[in-house]
Amino acid sequence: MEHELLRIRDEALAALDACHDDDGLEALRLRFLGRKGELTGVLRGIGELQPEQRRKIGEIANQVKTLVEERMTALRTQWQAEQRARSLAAERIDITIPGNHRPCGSLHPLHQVLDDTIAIFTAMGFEVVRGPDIEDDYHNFAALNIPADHPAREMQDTFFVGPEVVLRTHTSPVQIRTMESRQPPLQIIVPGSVYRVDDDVTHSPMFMQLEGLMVGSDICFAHLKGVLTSFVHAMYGPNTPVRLRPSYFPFTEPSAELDIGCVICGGRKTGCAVCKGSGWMEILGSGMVHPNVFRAVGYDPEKVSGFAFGLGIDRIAMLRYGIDDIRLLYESDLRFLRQF
Ligand code: FA5
Repeated sequence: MEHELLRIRDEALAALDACHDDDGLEALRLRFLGRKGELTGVLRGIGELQPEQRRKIGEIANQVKTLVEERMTALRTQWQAEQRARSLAAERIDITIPGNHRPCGSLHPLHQVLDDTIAIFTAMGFEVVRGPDIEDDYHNFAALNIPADHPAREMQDTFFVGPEVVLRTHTSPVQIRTMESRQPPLQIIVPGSVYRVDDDVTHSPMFMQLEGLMVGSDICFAHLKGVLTSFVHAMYGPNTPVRLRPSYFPFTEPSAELDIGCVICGGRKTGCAVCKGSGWMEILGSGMVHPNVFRAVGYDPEKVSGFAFGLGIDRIAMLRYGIDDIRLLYESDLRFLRQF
């Protein structure tokens, strides 16, 4: 029996040495250690031995069993480690290989300027309000003190969509819509696209404006000047010269255009194509809201006062980035846009 056990041990170890996969290992386990296996077969005969012999053979049988089991476990562990090493090698990532370049989009320069402009005014307490691009004649003109046949209509060449329907020529109609639906005090800005029959290097048929309106009980021209000067200094730097120049808009009285010292020639005047040698550049129209406008929306001009302004976002962007042709802003030429 002892010989039989040692034979089983040697055969099992030799077979395990030659074994290379899990299926083979399982077959060997069944062959030697299984219920009908060789070792189990020998152990079955143990009961017939003398007690002394039984103990000795039992001990050897246990040693053989433990040895074979340990070798099997060692093989499994070794194979798992090898498998793991193989998959790590196969899945190896070379982090030194340069990555694929994915082009990244950015905000259009007009939107960068628009966002900055909105941030400056909202920091002063203005609320953003929007209105429709397609307007009726009443909100775009009549309620703004521009009756039919008024010569001021020619200041803004209009795209007509229908007899009384236009593409808004400015953001001022949103002043009317807001005052019609709300009571003072009001402190709003209105960003948006506007449309005019206009097309040259500084005029586009579609462009962007930002309207401002502040209405309350004691709003005066000093408030207008203070708000707009703060805006210019925030946008162009605290030393930028500002001047208000008398102007005319049917919906404001008095009216003023606001000029800033030319950011291109720094006010030196000579030979500057952008300010045409004047040293100043106009950036917006403004004024105190006309009493007729207050009457049109049902406000009492004896009790409320206010100022309004409208600035061209395109103009602000051209001045900020030194763009000399407004059409570049609308042609979607990536070579141009990638510069921002
Ligand atoms: C107006 O549109 C008035 N609604 C502004 C206003 C509002 C005045 C409230 C008083 C009170 P104006 O037509 O000047 O005004 O246009 C304002 C700005 O829009 C101009 O200063 C200019 O920067 C810009 N702008 C006008 N036409 C064009 C155009 N075709 N292309 C690009 N920008 C333009």
